[in-house]
Amino acid sequence: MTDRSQQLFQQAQQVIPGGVNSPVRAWRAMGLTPRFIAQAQGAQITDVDGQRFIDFVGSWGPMIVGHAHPLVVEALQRAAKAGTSYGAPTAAEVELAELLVNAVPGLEMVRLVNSGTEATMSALRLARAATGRDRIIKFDGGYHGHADTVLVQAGSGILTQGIPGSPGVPAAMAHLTLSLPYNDLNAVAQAVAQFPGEIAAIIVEPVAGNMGVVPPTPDFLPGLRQLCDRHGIILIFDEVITGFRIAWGGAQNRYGVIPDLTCLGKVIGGGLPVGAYGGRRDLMTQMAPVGPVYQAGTLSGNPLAVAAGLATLKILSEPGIYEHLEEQGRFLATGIQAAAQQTGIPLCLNRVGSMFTLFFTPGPVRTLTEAQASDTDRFQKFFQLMLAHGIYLPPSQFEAWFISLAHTSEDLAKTVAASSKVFNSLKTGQC
Ligand code: KE4
Repeated sequence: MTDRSQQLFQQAQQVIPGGVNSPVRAWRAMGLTPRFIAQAQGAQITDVDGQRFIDFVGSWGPMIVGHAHPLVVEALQRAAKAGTSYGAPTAAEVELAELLVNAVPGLEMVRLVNSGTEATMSALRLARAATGRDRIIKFDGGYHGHADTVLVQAGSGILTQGIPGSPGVPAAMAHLTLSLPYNDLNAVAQAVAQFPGEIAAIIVEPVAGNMGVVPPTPDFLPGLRQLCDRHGIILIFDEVITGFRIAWGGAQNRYGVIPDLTCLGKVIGGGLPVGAYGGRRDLMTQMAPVGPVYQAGTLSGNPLAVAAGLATLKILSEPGIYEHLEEQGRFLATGIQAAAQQTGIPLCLNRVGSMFTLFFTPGPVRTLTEAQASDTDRFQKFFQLMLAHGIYLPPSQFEAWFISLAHTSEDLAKTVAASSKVFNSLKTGQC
């Protein structure tokens, strides 16, 4: 039943583009009306028609401790009673900055902003200022928010200049961005050789999450580090998804490769609008008001967002948390893979910790091209049927499922059982 969602969606589309405040929420690729959500608690999300689902979107990553965690809600209530924004420094911002610097190996200093987009945009501006160079390298399938400089697609040949990834992105801006195949160190080496002394930064999701989950091959991150050291290029890890998701301190802690700058978001805000960028002290001290590189924000370090972030990170700092998330991820992934094997459905499942993606392709999936070989029609049917079984998945083949501390073993077992029924339906074409 979707009466109220359908009514709200009709209403919303009159006043909000596509009826949503972020495009992926429109479920355009899923052929269904997006569910309007009334509330969420733990691992459960409830729509405006009263239907409850086990949630694997988790607000696209932030809700790692579960929705409406009592400690997060209590911290927010306490902060709100003291006022919602001052536009002035607070002790809590220092506490959060110190926590991040102590946890993330590459952070000597950090600045809070309001989104992942602001974090990557600021880090790239700093890298260009620090090097005096204009070109940057990103990777096909990598998403770093919607700033012009990263809304860029690969040119015709992998070494040709980028082309705008959206109308409104100036070609001149796009031309400064090269987009290369993920996990392809040779392509990076060729690009660096083609533009000697011109490349300011390489920005990479150390575990890709925006083409679906694609882990780095063992040589990829160390290879990027070596190339950047050799050519004076700033290595930026976009850890907006992976930061405090796949390890305390993020991918750089898990893989042992330290970037020059790190971008964070999602988990560190506990569901409130927070981003952060930081890194080497000699770089960060170039930011205003200490240095000449400008970046600012009315609500940066907002007391409520900082309170939710601190409460969330304190829960995650407890011993055994990431081992538990790893175990939950392993249980769910092996269960779904076994269910697919029993029905003979070709499936490639990529997982790192508590984030993973099912690709409807035999695989392997190591690049965007290989991810795009997935059967997206089959994914749409899978999404629809899983929703009918009470499982709320990311509405795109090219996103990540997120498990939270609130998912119980019963939730995960129910999800495996649902996937088995759905795979059978897909196999027999009952849908
Ligand atoms: P925001 O500006 O949406 O806070 O963060 C941008 C961003 C930066 N870097 C990475 C690796 C990201 O994944 C994101 C945003 N992620 C998407 C989903 N994969 C957010 C969902 C949406 O756009 O609605």
